[in-house]
Amino acid sequence: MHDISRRRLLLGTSALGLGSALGGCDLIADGPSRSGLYGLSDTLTFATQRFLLRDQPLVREFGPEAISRVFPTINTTDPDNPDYRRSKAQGFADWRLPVSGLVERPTTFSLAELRAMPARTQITLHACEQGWSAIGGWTGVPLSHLLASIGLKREARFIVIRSVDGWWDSYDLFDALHPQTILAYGMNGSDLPVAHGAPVRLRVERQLGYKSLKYLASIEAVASVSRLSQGRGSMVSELGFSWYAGI
Ligand SMILES: Nc1nc2c(c(=O)[nH]1)N[C@H]1C(S)=C(S)[C@@H](COP(=O)(O)O)O[C@H]1N2
Ligand SMILES: [Mo]
Repeated sequence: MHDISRRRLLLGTSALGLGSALGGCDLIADGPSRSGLYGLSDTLTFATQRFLLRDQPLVREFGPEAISRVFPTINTTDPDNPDYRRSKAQGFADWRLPVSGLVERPTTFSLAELRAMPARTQITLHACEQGWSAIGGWTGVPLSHLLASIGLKREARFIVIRSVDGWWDSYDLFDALHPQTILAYGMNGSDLPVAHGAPVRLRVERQLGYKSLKYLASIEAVASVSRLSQGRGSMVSELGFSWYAGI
C-alpha cells in the first residue's frame, strides 16, 4: 500500500514536471492517474498530448453537409430524477446552473442568461469509447467566457462538473479554457434534445465522448480533486476508465 501510493506520487510528480517543462504553460496541472502500468500509460499519454497540443489548436470542424443523419445516444437518455422531470415539463424555464468554488463571484445562471452570452457553433466528430463516432453541430457559450465573467481565482486548477444523473467529471484548465470547450444548449440548429443532454451539456472536443457530460447540474472550480470521492477525478475513472481521454 505504502509502495503504491509512493509510486503514484512519483508518477504524478513526473507528469507535472514533464508537462510543465515541455509545455511551458501554467494551465497544466497534475492529472489524477491510475496506479500500475495503466497509470504509467495514462501519465505518458497526458504529458505527450499536453506537449503536442501546447498551442491549444482547435480540433477539426466540418461543414453542415457532414452532419450525421443519425447521431446515436447512449447511457442516460432521459434522467429519472423528479426535479429534472418537473423542469423538463416546464421547458426548463426554472433550470439553474450554480457555478461555485474558487471563483470571485459565485453565480447561478438561468438558461436565458447562458443564451444571452457570446455563442460559439462548432461541427465536430464525437468519438465514443464504445467504438462509434458521429458528427454533430453544437452551439453554446464557451466555458472560458463563463468563468471569466465571474472571475476564476488564481488557486483554481480543475473544473468539476456534476450532472443530474449522478455522473461527474473534472477537467484541468487546459481543457476547461480551450476555445472549443462549450456549454451547449443547441444541437444541429435546434434546442439540445433531451436524449442528448438537455437543457445544457458540455462539449470537450479533444477527449473521448464520455468526458462530454450531459444534463449539467453544477460547476465548481477547485485547487485539487484528490479529496473528491476516491480521488480519481471522475465517476468513470472509478469504474476503470482513464481520467484523461485525449484523442
Ligand atoms: N450525464 C451524462 N453524461 C454523459 C453520459 C451519460 O450517460 N450521462 N454518457 C457519456 C457517453 S459515454 C457518451 S459517448 C456521450 C453520449 O452523448 P449522446 O447520448 O449525445 O450521443 O455522453 C457522455 N456524457
Ligand atoms: Mo461514450
